[in-house]
Formats: sequence, C-alpha cells, structure tokens
Amino acid sequence: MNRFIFHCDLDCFFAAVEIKDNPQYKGKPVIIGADPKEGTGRGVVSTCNYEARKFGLHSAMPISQAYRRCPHGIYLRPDGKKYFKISKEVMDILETYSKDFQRVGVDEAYLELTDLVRDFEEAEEIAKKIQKEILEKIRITISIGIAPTKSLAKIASDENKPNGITIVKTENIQNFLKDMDITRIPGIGKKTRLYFNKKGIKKIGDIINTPLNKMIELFGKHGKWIWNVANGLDNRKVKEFHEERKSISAERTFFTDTDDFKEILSKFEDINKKIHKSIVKHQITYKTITLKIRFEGFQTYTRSKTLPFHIQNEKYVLNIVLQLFREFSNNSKKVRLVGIKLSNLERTQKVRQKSLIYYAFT
Ligand code: TTP
Ligand code: MG
Repeated sequence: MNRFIFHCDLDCFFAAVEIKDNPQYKGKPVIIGADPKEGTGRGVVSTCNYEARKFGLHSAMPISQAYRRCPHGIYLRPDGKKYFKISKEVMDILETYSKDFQRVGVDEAYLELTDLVRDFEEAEEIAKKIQKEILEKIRITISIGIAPTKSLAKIASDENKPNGITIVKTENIQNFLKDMDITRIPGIGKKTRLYFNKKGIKKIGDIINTPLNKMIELFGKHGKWIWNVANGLDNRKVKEFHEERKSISAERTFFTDTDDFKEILSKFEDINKKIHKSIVKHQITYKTITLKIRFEGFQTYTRSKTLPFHIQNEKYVLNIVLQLFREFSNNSKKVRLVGIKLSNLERTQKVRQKSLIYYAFT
C-alpha cells in the first residue's frame, strides 16, 4: 500500500516571525543571532532569511563572518518566547490534518495521511490547504514534502524552499535522489561526508549503486541505515516523540586503539557536541547519562548516572562522562570505542526557552 507522509518545515522560521511583525524588513536581508558589534561580536547566526542567504549566510556561521559578508543586513537578537508561541500555533493547525502527527523540532512536523487521501493529487491539494491556512492565520510560509517514507518526505520538504510543495512518488525515488549530495540525507554532516567521499561516495546515486553488504562493510550499522534511506526503505511510523525516542546516543571507534587521554577526551567532546546539537534542536532534556567504553579485545562496559531532575547542559554531561570514565583509569588495555547515551528524555517549555538562547549564542 502506498503511504502518504508529509514533512512540513517552516521557512527561515525565526526570521519569518520577525519579518511578519515588522513589515518594513520585507525584502531586506534579516539575520537572527548574536550581536555582530560591527564585526567584532562573538556567537553565531541562528538563522537568516533567503535574501541574506544570497550573501552566503547560514545558520551556525560566526556572526562576525556574517557581518563581513553582509554589513547592511538587519541584525536581530532571538526572542525565544515569541517563537515558541508561534510554533505552538502552527503545530495546533498542523495537528488538525491527521491524528498521526509528530512534531520533531521547533518548526517541523510529520503528518501521515495514508488513510485520508487516495492519490498524490489529493495529497497535494491538502498540502496547498495547509500552506494557505498557515499563511492566512500566522502569516508565515511553510514548505511541505510528500513521500512514501519519513526520510524521503524530509528530504523533499527541503527541495523547493521557501513555500514549496515537493512530491516524491515511489516510481520517482531514484531519479529524485540520485544527483543529490549525500549530505541531503539526514544524519550525514560535513565530517561523515569527508569519510564517505574518501571511499568514492559523493552523490546519493553512488550509495544506490553500492551493494548493501559493501555499505555495511565500509560504514557499519550507519551504512545500512543510509543505504535504506537512499533506496526509499524506511518504515518508521509517524507518531509522537515520547513513544518513539527512548534515548539519544552516539559512539565513535578510534582509527587505532589508544590510551592517549587527550585523544579520548577529544572524542568524548565530539560525540557530546553532536548529541547536543540534536538535543537542542529537538528541545529535549534528559536525566540519565551513560558512558560506553570498549577496550581492545572487544570487552565492552557501560556505566550510568541518573540525576534527580531533567537537565540540558553539554558541559555537565562531559563532566559526568569523565567521572564515569575515571573508574577505568587502572585498566591497562587500550580503548577501541567510546560512546555517550542520554536517556529518560522529556521536553519542557522552560528548558526550551533557555535552550534557544543557548542555541543562538553558542
Ligand atoms: P531550520 O528549519 O533548520 O531552519 P530555518 O527554518 O531557519 O530555515 P529553512 O527555511 O531552511 O527551514 O531551523 C528552525 C529554527 O531553528 C531556525 O529558524 C532557527 C533555529 N536554529 C538555530 O537557532 N540554530 C541552528 O543552527 C539551526 C539549524 C536552527
Ligand atoms: Mg525551517
């Protein structure tokens, strides 16, 4: 049976809110983030509108660099409270379109309409209705991807931004994906791209043309997931976050086993940073922190600490992980792999607001 999954993602969300509230900014480059202080400011761009993107500006770029490229832009500090209020209003609208609704970030959500529409034409009509309702009631635009899987719908919503609707039918999956850079697959960032490129994989088409067993051999479990996405295989359901996500974790294997503390520390920092990027984007808090460690010879251990309350604090996690790691300091074996897992997840309005500010300035 064909599935109809929608991924809806607001266009340059924070900037769009500021522009709707200040029509005089319309058509000008608008940048939300830290204070640029005429080029000497610290911190990063939270987001910017499409006019600013023409100058090469993007989320997470140092604000000083943004200022150099676009000194005449309108630079605004983020107003987390305001964005969350609007986010909720948008989510309340989206939720009316299907009982299978899953909010994922501050400005994105999945809807499954498999039982509600017969074909992609009907699906497109609904997508237009959603865009119209949000534009009329909230006065900002949203892009929608419609596809048979969640991962394809997500890739599709990004294809025709802003205010786009992109449909990927089962028979067009390969054509849609094959020429895209592999970073269009959610979860492949700049570092992973480098690693894949070294193995000759640049386009999603290269993944499609690599046999699954080769992908697993080269990239392990992650390789399998990526191959599945590239081939349109992803049967994850659309549902609320709590039921689906029990933990967030990441691990890394050293190229060669090591006992160099500096190297191990830097791996922990990398992993922790990566996890927190997602934690912050999805407004998650956690109570349990788990360290995973594998020594040469494959002995694997985990150690956990559960806090009395939920937190969201990257530095704190690193401290706990290092505390847990200390227990192994007498082990003479070299370390092969380290990992961090955060579990007992929850989302709370309060930390969301804090995290936004954190997000915009770190
Ligand atoms: P995104 O949906 O990634 O970006 P966007 O909505 O601004 O732009 P696009 O049209 O490409 O979807 O993120 C949603 C909001 O989250 C964004 O408006 C600001 C915030 N954010 C940050 O504060 N820092 C970041 O690094 C990113 C990626 C987003
Ligand atoms: Mg967005």
